[in-house]
Amino acid sequence: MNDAPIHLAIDAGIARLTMNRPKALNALNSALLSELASILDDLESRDDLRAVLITGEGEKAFVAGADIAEMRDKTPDEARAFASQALTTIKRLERLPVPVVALVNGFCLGGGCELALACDWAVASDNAVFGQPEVLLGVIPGFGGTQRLPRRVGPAMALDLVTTGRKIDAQEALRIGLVNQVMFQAELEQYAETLAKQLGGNGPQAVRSAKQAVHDGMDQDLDSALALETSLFALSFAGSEQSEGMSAFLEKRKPSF
Ligand code: CO8
Repeated sequence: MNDAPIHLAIDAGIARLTMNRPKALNALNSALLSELASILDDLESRDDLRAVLITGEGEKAFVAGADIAEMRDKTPDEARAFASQALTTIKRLERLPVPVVALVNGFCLGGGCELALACDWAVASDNAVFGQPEVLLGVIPGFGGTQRLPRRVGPAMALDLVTTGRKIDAQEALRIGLVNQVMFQAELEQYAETLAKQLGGNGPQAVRSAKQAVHDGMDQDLDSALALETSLFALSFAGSEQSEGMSAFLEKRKPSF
């Protein structure tokens, strides 16, 4: 692996991003966030993109937070600029039109947990540790944690985590709905391959529309959101995927999307 702060590999429409600052437990600094923004420029322009998988280099950490050394001497204005850079970039990642999945392979703290929260879902290795420990440093989550965490796990659990700063293990993260699955670290690679096959085999436009319906619908009242679903459902009959998918079922063969 080269020494770029993020390693990007794309194969058959599946992009794999590896946060690559293992000596600092993959902490998020400005250089890494700029690199992420450049990678997003590329990913957003790809019509053939099918999914994005994100993990951390090494066996110890996904991302252990924003870079504390870089943050320590910031003024309030500089802190605001840093948080804005991160929020904008993380939101672009969240809003990619394809599923974005976090493969959490160790410490997932502070800005790391906030990065995972912006992913559509997360799976964790059994040694993963989660938390929003910012209050231990005299600050609060600044990369979206006070907003996305309660939306994912409910306000009571989010308030527990952001005010105590306590860390939780992978099993507790599973129980509260922060992650979808827990597996041995060695199994994460197999999971990534299975997921790539699953998502790669589905109708690409249908997958994009499904994500859009969930994301956009969550911001609307139920009636508007159901109307959105109906529009996207109807639209799926306008392309070639629906005809191929349904014909393949009736002809007892695999669809070719
Ligand atoms: N930033 C910078 N360096 C880090 C970070 C980090 N977040 N985490 C670990 N490192 C570095 C350590 O300093 C150490 O470096 P060195 O070898 O040069 O001393 C190296 O990584 C290895 O870490 P440890 O020796 O500490 O490893 P341990 O196994 O003993 O401990 C822990 C692992 C428990 C993960 C520990 O490193 C730790 O507590 N890290 C900090 C976790 C944390 O507090 N994260 C939250 C950061 S704040 C944040 O994310 C706020 C986001 C909002 C910002 C708003 C904008 C301004």
